[in-house]
Amino acid sequence: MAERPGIERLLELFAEGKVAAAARLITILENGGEDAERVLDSVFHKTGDAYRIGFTGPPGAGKSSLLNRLTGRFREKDHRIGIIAVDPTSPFTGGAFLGDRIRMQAHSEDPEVFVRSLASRGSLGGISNCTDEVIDLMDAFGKDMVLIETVGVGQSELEIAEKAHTVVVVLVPESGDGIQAMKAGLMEIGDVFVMNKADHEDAESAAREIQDTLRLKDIPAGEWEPRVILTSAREDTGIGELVEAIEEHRRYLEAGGHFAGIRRKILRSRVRNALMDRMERRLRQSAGVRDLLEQRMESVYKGEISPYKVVRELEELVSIQ
Ligand SMILES: Nc1nc2c(ncn2[C@@H]2O[C@H](COP(=O)(O)OP(=O)(O)OP(=O)(O)O)[C@@H](O)[C@H]2O)c(=O)[nH]1
Ligand SMILES: [Mg+2]
Repeated sequence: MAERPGIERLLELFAEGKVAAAARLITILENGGEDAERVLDSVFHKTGDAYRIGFTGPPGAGKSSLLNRLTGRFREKDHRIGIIAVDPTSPFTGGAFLGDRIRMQAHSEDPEVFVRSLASRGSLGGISNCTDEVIDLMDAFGKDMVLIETVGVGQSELEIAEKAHTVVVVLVPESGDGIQAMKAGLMEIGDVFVMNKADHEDAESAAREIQDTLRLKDIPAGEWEPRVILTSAREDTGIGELVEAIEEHRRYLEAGGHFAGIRRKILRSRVRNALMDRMERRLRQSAGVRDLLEQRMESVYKGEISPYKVVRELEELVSIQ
């Protein structure tokens, strides 16, 4: 068997625009650890240009179908597209991954469309641990638009708002999605709301409901007012309006000089998360911490010392200055 190229070689091939190398590097990012950090260290200076659009909403709302349609429209405008689908194999839809692949097949021959599915962190879908890193890689690979699909059923997918310039919330008329969306906090994070499956008869009234709910929010003058768009991914209607709404939001961010602020916010939260992860890992791996805990927990169980006393002792032990 031929020897697999090392990271340095993969990075060279990546710089030459080789898709296979990009795919291999993403696998390295998924696996984490030192190799992943090496990859990031070396591509990071090429990031910061991609426009990130997050798509979230309940399972089966038609997010992948819409992404497929949108990709076609964005390609007509010569955008180079990266697509990240956080593996939607959820208890609700079960193994939709294959479905995503089939729906994306329309663009599978297009070298300017790079699709990648990632395993999600929780069993309910949502965001993957390495989503940020994979967005970076696609950005560094020259994709000027990165579309990220997550399933909106829990808290973690609200994180998409911290990763994207524009958040599109996809809902469907059936099964009281509007109410679900409000409960899940999706109403707070959407810049554009899509009522998909507009080929169903209740779509218009469901869209009006969303619009009414948004009106209740006191949006200060001059701030972005979320748009509500009716689409049918199946019948290819409303897609132009959706593109227009996304572009309008982008222009709003540009005109207000919001881009630099968003990038700073994204990077701050990444440094914070990476630091917390690292600290937690170090604490877990530290034999000193483990020993002290084991030794002192007996005293906590007996009520001799409080949990905080143990924490203060641990703090002294690991004091980082
Ligand atoms: N009638 C109708 N069906 C649609 C429309 N858009 C998508 N569908 C169907 O709805 C089903 C789910 O579509 P997907 O695009 O996989 O939905 P999704 O939100 O990506 O689903 P998950 O990733 O599993 O959460 C598929 O059977 C689609 O064919 C639409 O506009 N109208
Ligand atoms: Mg999907």
